[in-house]
Amino acid sequence: MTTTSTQPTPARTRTPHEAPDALTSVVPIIPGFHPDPSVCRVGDDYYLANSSFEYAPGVPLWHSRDLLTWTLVGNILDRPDQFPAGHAPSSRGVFAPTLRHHDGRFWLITTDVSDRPGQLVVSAEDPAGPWTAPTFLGGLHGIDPDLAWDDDGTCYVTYCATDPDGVGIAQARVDLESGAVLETPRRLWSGTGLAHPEAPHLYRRGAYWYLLVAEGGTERGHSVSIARADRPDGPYVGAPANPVLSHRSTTHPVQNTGHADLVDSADGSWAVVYLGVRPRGVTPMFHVNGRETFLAGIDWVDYWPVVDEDRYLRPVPDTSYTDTFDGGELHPRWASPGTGLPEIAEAQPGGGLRLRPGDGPRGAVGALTARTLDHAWRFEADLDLGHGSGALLLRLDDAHWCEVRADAGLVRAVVRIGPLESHLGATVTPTGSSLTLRAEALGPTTDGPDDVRLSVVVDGTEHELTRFDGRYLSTEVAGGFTGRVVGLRALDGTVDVSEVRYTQFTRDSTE
Ligand code: 6LW
Repeated sequence: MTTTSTQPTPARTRTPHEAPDALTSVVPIIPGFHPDPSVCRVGDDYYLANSSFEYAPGVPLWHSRDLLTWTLVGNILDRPDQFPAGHAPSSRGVFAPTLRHHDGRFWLITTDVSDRPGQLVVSAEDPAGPWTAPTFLGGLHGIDPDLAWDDDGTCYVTYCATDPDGVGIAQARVDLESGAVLETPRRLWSGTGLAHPEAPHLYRRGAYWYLLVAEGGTERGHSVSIARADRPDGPYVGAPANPVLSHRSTTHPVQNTGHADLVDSADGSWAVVYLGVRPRGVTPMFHVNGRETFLAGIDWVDYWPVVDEDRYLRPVPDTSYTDTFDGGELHPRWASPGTGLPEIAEAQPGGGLRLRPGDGPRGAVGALTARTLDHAWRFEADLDLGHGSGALLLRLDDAHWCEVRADAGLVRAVVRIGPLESHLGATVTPTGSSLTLRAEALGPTTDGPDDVRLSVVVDGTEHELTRFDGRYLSTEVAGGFTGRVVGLRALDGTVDVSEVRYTQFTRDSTE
């Protein structure tokens, strides 16, 4: 057996430009690539949805009773008529949704920016589904649609217009049942003048209608601003303290804060969910887990919202899991960027999973993947390669990924960064072995956000294949709106997976 040896991890020292570690200060309520949160309340129950871009099933749906602890209920767009798997390129597909409960039904509106005929609306009585086939609202050209109803039941769609009149927040009354847009869209308030006014949400509180927007772009300048009016259609006047939330030009460990949604509680208090990232490494700093969902408190002062970021601080929750694929159904954490999961991954009646190869219509990889959730983690899978070959994949997008490929007695690491693809390390394994493939994100040994390490365990002995600077699988390098996912795919034949383990490493763990 030939192998590259495992290197000991040097101790980590913070570089001068690196922000304080976020592990015990501000942590997301929904970690990992879960951006553009939209939240609503029904009685004592809160529900939250995220954008999901090229991944199918799309739009993760979460439930909570306390706003801090969230359980993944399912994915709202889980059928091909709602979102066809593999049709969207990286960071296209399903953009920001709005989730609302009105008149006994849950409503979700979003934009599939990959050639769908308008704003996509689905509804359900039970948030766990089934959700209806989509209705498409034509003629509203833009993204980030919001739903709001006035007292007489008139429904308003407020959205970020991207039509020839230029970018800005627009609004029209609609008939959700028929998909009819009932008037020519009007322009509302479009922020304080920062770039990219977007992500509008409309609320009624007391005598005022409030229009919340994001502006400044979804990068370091990201901000949240608000305006109010006497009527849903304006005219809107901005808050004197805008932006009401932003971490721009600060050393706060959570950056890019924006794209927010407000929610009230049964006791009359208010909170805000928003997206943020946790960049690390030297300037310009790199985030790898995508845009995550955070929570803050809201106080109302002079009929304007004031964000209280200290209301919900807490320790890092345990995110580790083991999946043995029992029960014949896949956990909703799994999604594929290419071919739909039903064609490539089958949970076996007695437990375990069978994988088959299959790339999506545009060539995107068909793989069973889940979002990475932490700064440091290990993901490993026990594979039986008796009838095929397979890979463990860590992916940011089509052009930024790495994987451990295991076939015919050879295990090797392949890394793709932009147009460059390299084979970085290999180990010969006894034919027919049961193997454990492993990927890890560990403390950085260079100036990047972390190190990515790929290895294989054969007969209880670990063989490192490669370890490299994780910035090459970061959004600052790859661009786009998503974050890392990790998972498995078959390359040839069938591959049986008995168990998958995701282990969160904390500062106390051996990184
Ligand atoms: C989304 C826009 C944004 O539609 O990024 O951060 C876009 N905000 O509102 C994609 O998530």
